[in-house]
Amino acid sequence: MSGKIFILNGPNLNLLGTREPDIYGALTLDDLRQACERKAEALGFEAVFRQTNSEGELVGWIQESGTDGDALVLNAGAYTHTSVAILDALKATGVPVIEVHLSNVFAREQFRHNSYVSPAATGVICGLGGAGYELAIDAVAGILKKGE
Ligand code: CA2
Repeated sequence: MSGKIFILNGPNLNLLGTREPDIYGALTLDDLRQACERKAEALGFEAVFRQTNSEGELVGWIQESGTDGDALVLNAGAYTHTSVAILDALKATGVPVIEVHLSNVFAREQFRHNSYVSPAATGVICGLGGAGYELAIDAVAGILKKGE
């Protein structure tokens, strides 16, 4: 099976590797992109890896993952906890969605325990750092291959 996996990142994730390594690890966003591209390629998929600080742009890309992609791995950053617009966009995609967070959001502040992404997600991975993205790619690859 070949196909396109969108891997979308929300606000402030461009800062990875520059600050707060105790929470988010030492990987830069570019390191993460390379790891995701390698993982997807090894499984026979193409990775489309993007980051934005804009909610509207993220909504547009989520829509694009439904029209031009086969699956979505999403770390919506802080919009996870605030954005009904992202939930509505996810519900309209029709592709498998894995929600990913680098940190264990449930071991952090109460406001991070609620997610507007989770109700529309096939699965959720958090607290495993960059490895969580690779596990999410594994998961969607498995789902897509099973549905062939
Ligand atoms: O753990 C995650 O992946 C989060 O989605 C990251 C978001 C946070 O708001 C979520 O609650 C959990 C924040 C991303 C900020 O990333 C930074 C990276 C380095 C330095 C500063 C911020």
